[in-house]
Amino acid sequence: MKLHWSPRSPFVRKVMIVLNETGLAQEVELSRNAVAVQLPTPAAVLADNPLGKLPALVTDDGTRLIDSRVICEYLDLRAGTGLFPAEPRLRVAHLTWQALADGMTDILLVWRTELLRETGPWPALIDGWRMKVRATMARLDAEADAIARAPFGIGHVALAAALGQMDFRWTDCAWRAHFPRLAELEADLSRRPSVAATAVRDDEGGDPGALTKGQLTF
Ligand SMILES: N[C@@H](CCC(=O)N[C@@H](CS)C(=O)NCC(=O)O)C(=O)O
Repeated sequence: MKLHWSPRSPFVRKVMIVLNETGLAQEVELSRNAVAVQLPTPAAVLADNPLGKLPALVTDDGTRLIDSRVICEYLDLRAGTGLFPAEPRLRVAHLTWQALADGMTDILLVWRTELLRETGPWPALIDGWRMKVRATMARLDAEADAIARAPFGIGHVALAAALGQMDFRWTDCAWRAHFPRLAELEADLSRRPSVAATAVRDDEGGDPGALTKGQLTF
């Protein structure tokens, strides 16, 4: 299998966590790509994902899978690891935690991009994103005990990726001081080998948190 990959991508990280959980990591060849919503998409990525996003996975029979949710579910089904549980209530809980975490990751990515706009960011967008990230973090903190009690699954994978993105690009937001239950949950999650082995990192140097300084407070 070939995975269009970047060490900086939180959505790729979800797939990397699942590859580690399923024991399928050895079967994947990583293809390094740099994508950004405001830049032309590399042809190799566009050929496998017309939306121009990472991750995208090409299976050994040439099937092209896009979106971390689809790819993670495919890998889980293939390995029978139960990260997408069959039991309806637990499944819906995990899918909801994934939706919250992925939605927040989406906001963190576009927010950072908006800060690059030459004429300056649109204030109403920033205000809206800040309000939504705060509300999502409060909801996740309120549900942290339930998330901690649930068997490890896709909700935990997505949450680890979202909070990892915050630590990577929003270095001064001090979220742990405001959301202590979530902080405790994250500390547990980060000790899991699949999570510890896949932390996002920048392979191009610089200060990954420079652009977002002072943007996100709780
Ligand atoms: N819903 C998608 C989101 C993927 C996504 O936004 N990936 C980012 C990289 S972390 C990307 O490719 N951004 C470039 C773009 O949006 O054009 C998923 O879960 O895979």
